Amino acid sequence: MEQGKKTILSGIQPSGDLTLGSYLGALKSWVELSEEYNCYYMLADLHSITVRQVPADLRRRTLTQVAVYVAAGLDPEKNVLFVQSHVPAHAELAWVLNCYTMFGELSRMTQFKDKSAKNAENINAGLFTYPVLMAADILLYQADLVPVGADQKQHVEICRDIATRFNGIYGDVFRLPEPFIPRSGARIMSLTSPEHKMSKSDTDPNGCVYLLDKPEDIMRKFKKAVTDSDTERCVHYDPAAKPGVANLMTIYSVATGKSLDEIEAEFSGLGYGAFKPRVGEAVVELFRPIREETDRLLQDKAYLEGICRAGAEKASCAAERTLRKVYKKVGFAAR
Ligand code: ATP
Ligand code: LTN
Repeated sequence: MEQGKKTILSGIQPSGDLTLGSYLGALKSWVELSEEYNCYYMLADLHSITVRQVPADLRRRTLTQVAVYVAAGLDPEKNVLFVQSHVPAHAELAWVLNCYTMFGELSRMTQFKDKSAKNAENINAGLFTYPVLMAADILLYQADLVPVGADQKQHVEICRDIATRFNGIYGDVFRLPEPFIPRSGARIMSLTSPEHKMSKSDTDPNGCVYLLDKPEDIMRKFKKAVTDSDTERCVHYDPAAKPGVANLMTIYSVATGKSLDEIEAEFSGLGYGAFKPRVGEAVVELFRPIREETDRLLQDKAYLEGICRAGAEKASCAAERTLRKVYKKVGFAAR
């Protein structure tokens, strides 16, 4: 790790195939920030078992996700890419932080409320303490910045609250992290129900565009995307009145670099029939190199496993340093 550079930590759960939301909300910023910062990018597999997973699928998706990280532009020599469960310090610090986190503050987390409603048959303790594990992830590396989509802002805030409480008792142990939320693309909505976030564990595969989808599937999903009943079929940015169209405009804007005004001008008088396939084409081209490179990397499993092994070693080294300090501060006897 280079001296003088600030530190980033972020993660994505291997709980499903990565989506346009994971890419525009997180992965794209990770790549953009990776030159300027010392970066730790994680596969949050410990988090993913808060919802029941099929073990073989979880294992396969974990390796695929490593390939996607590299294919999207994260150089494994310059960034520490690792699997959360390979670094035991995450679970260890999470236990300690559980004892410095209040039941009431966890009860207020909107993700907990949403996921409890979606998984009413399995509201487990891990789902409840999910933000504590996430705080441990961030604080172990003394991260300055945490690039995430808007839905994770509340979790970075509770992380700061936990760190502040701990530092208040024991002195300056943890650095307080800031969230980094992309200006556009922070909240990509489902193509079929634009009032809901596009989410990789969504049960409606048409609402979700996957990074590794075939071009014809991407095109089909965009052609079917929900718009509205505006008789003029006007491509105009108004998230409250036209959430479907606003979402498609955001996607087109982030994929092409065009501003919302330029997009309105480009499609003026053309209607949704011309607009939707154009958004689809832009996303196909955005994802094409990533999909092709991922397919190539997946041929070499040993290479991908090597990346994870080297990443876990580097990550453990940094994480252990913080964990030892914490153990000492709370009064655990020396080993
Ligand atoms: P799950 O459905 O399993 O909860 P998810 O699709 O919501 O998963 P996460 O793994 O929770 O994805 O999120 C990975 C990162 O991508 C986070 O930083 C999150 O904020 C961001 N992200 C996920 N979905 C979107 C979205 N629709 N728009 C913008 N950012 C998103
Ligand atoms: N909870 C995050 C994934 C995640 C994460 C992290 C993000 C786990 N640990 C640490 C940033 C920093 C999510 O996207 N659902």
